[in-house]
Amino acid sequence: PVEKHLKDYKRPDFNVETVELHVDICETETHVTATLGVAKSPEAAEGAPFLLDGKELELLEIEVDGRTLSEVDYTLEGEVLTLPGMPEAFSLKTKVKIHPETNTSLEGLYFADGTFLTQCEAEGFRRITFFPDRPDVMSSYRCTVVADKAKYPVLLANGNLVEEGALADGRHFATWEDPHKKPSYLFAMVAGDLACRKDSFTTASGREVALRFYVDHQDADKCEHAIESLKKSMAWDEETFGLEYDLDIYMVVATHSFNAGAMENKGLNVFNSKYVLAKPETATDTDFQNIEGVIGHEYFHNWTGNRVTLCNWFQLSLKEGLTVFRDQEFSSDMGSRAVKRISDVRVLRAAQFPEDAGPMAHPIRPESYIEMNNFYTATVYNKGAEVIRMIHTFLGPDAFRKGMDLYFERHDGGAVACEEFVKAMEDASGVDLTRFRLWYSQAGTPKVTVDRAYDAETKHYTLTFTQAVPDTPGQSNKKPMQIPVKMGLIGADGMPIPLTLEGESAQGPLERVLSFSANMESFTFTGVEDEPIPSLFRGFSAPVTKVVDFTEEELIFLMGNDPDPFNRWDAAQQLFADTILGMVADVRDDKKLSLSEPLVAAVKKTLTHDTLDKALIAQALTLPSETELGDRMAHIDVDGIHAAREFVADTLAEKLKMSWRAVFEECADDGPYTLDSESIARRRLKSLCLTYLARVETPITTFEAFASATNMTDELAALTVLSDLDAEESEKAMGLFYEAWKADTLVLDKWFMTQATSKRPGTLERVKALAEHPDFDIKNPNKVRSLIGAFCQGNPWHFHRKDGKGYDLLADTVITLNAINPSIAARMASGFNRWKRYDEERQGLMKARLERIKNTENLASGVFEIVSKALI
Ligand code: B3K
Ligand code: ZN
Repeated sequence: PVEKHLKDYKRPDFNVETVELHVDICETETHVTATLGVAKSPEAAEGAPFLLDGKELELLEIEVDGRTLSEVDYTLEGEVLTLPGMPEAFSLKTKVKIHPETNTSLEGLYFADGTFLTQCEAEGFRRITFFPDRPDVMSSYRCTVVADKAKYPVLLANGNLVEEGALADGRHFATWEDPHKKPSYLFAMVAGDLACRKDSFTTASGREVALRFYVDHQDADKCEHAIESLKKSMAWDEETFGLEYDLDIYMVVATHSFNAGAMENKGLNVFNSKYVLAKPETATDTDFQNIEGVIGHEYFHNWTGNRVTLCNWFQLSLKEGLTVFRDQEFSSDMGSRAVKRISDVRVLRAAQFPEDAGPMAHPIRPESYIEMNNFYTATVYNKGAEVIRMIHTFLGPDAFRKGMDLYFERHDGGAVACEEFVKAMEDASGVDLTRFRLWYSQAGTPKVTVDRAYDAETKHYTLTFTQAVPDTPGQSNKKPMQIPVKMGLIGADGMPIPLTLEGESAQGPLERVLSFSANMESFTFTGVEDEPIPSLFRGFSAPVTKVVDFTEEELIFLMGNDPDPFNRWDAAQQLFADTILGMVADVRDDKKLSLSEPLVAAVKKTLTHDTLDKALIAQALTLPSETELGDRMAHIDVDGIHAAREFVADTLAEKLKMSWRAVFEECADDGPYTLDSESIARRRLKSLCLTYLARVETPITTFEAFASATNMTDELAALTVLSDLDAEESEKAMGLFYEAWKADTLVLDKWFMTQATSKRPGTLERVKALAEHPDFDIKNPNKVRSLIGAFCQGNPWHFHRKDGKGYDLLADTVITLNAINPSIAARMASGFNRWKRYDEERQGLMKARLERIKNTENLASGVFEIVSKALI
């Protein structure tokens, strides 16, 4: 496999102005005829050939300007078709045969669950026809789809429907035309038998946009929330960024067989059904929120990604980081900002920090890749969004908006790089972002250590920041980054202290953003009457790990007094992490463990607080996961972490039994299910209480909570708690749940996942048995993720079993999937990425599995990239 490098990037020699596609779908093969209007670029070198990509295509015909080419006129080697000696402008016609009906990669054109559909990002279009399949080639598309009318009554492609009609032999056709130029990765088409839910949206300028949701007939009653979310997204983008939709129709197609979450194809989004379908009986509060977020995300791409696209794939974060930032802001405005921030930071810490510390660490703008699909990562997406957020923090909302306006003014209709975005932000605001640009090129999570010094005589308080950016593969000796530190100082009375920096004459504000951009830098505040407690990195103002020598007492103080809700949560998390990790050595030495009284009292105070948002209480009192705790240790002690965390949870359950019960009762509500923030918060806190109560009450009470649930949020919460219990109620609930929901594939995913993440003994054996269950399907990515993915990523204690059988399950799955769906296989293979962080015995076991995968015949390039980088 070859590695592609950013430094080798060149603009294309040939542009394809127009694409006319004719896709003739039959049961056992599909014929694609493509007519491309091509023009040589004025900058093209003399004699440069026209290069087209093609993968698994059988070339049947090829013509230039109506003349059939003979085999001496072109070469077809590997996945590249080379046409030398082409004129300045010409028309190229190719006809190929493809096999969507046997395409299990779910890329290009594929057939799944009775429907033909496409996924072209990043490099799937080359599986449909020969094309310069790169994002900087933008064309106008006209696409005709032909298929059997009875089996596939719905025929869709991007843009507007311009013609349709019946053909001989019960077949029919539809021709779609997209007036907007686009890169090939945004092409989409669909042929299937689907229900259509219709709605409409009137834009700010008064245009009516038809909204169409295509789903399986049996799911037609589960689109309401997605449709409402789309309308909210459209209104929000108009209000927040002045951006209106640009076509007269917006279509969403839901499929159960999808590699990713969703895809922003111009005017024709294709969605993983889990991000469309919901009703209270089948979807949890989190599902509803995720749907709103993903619907928003794909919609926002219409401007950030589609109208302004990428010049090459190294710039992926230009559209993804920015669009994640936009969807996060949207969700924050629709619900609770603090709760949203906490869950986003949880994702970052659980997925991106480990990635940044592992063998696949890369900057948000990677410098090289073997398989582009491997770079749809938490780094590009979530850290990318943090980088945009830091620009927003430095510039402030008004200048940021001006920067967005300037970005669109300059680049609408273009294919650009991350640099163009930063430049627009700089030019619109006058803020120099020279040093800030390092966030695009340096990988690794900076570690910021903070020292505190108070001088009671001069009333000066000094914070000294030191940063270290760790070495990552291919990068060492990094430069210091520019880091925004949003902060405040809190007095012993819990009141904020004015922040007047040395040299300032006027009294400063109560909160400010420090710009820290050296290896070491001190900030001295004057007029500080008594030693304060600092509240640092409020709202998680930078994607760094902070090291502050807070005592338990100080963390408890922050947990109860910090005016920043995010930092209250973070103090609680730090307190739990310190406590649990502090016990790990004692577990190893078989010492008796004990939990500090002040900590228990602080938990009680937070739990029974009568004005705090219940969702924040629930977040604060959720212990950090075993994975997150492991990530805080240089050498991960799987068993020690598990035992210490269980001890803390059991002790809190026991000592605060009455409070958990009282709050649980208080949160109970028999009214109808509603999706407002307050009701969601109440259900969250109730579920949290249940997790603690199950540790001290009989399984029958948890079972009762399960049996009496009237919505999926409560039902799944109880089932999850039951799944950890080694009790007959656990089996009984699993059986009942299956019987109730066996016809609903998305709910079954929850059933698989709950069992895969169970702490009960014998979980691995049950997971293996479930992989043979008739409702499990290795070809369906949602099933693979729910069962195998959840077990390997979300159940560290069982996955890292000392006999290596958890590792065998993962290696076997990767090898099986390699031949079915390489992109999911590669995703799964990254489950071994942190192998060097474990004890020697486990390292040896994991290394052997990685080698076994690497030696597999016909290893896909994506899987090769993951395992070979892990083995370095
Ligand atoms: N752009 C798509 C992701 C495509 C994944 C390709 N392997 C979804 C999104 O980020 O909106
Ligand atoms: Zn995206």
